[in-house]
Amino acid sequence: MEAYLGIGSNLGDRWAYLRFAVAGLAELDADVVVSPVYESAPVGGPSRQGPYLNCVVRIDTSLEPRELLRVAQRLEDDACRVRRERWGPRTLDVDILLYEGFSSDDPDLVVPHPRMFERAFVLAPLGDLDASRVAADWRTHVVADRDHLRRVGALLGPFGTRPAAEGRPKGGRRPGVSPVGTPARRHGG
Ligand code: GSY
Repeated sequence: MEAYLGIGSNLGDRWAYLRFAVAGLAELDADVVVSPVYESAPVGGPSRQGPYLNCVVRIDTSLEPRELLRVAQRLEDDACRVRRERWGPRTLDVDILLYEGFSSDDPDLVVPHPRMFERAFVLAPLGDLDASRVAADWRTHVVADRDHLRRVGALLGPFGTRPAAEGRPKGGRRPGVSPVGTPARRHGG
């Protein structure tokens, strides 16, 4: 099944935490495509916290939604995430945004993600992966983090993943080629 996950970090080595999460997802029996990485100011939460790095990944997975949720939570725990305050700074956030053919209102698993369409840091990378999933005029409706959102690079590394620009060939190539757009910097393994 096809699923989209949002990944974010604003504490510690943010690039390393994003790489860690993508590598963890790639270790599943999953085909993984990674968006460019964006930096933006925190939306909500305490005022004194640093900017976030965010990306979105698309995976083709045999895991059920709840199994995928457990994987996402394990990745956050393994990144030493401490849940001190709602919307507080965090080493790693892994959210299920969309899961093919699945929706849920359970408090512990709300899919589609309830706030994804209000957040530029989700819509921009999601649109990079699949423009048809976001409204063409989303920038006119989303205001919170839109103006300071910057594309800052791409995650390249030995994830077994492919950058978004390559489309979705079966048995795709190893990473190491340019993702969508021209990144300002590259951070790979
Ligand atoms: O919802 C994910 C955690 N988060 C973020 C985020 O990932 N990026 C930005 N820019 N702001 C955020 N506020 C929260 S909470």
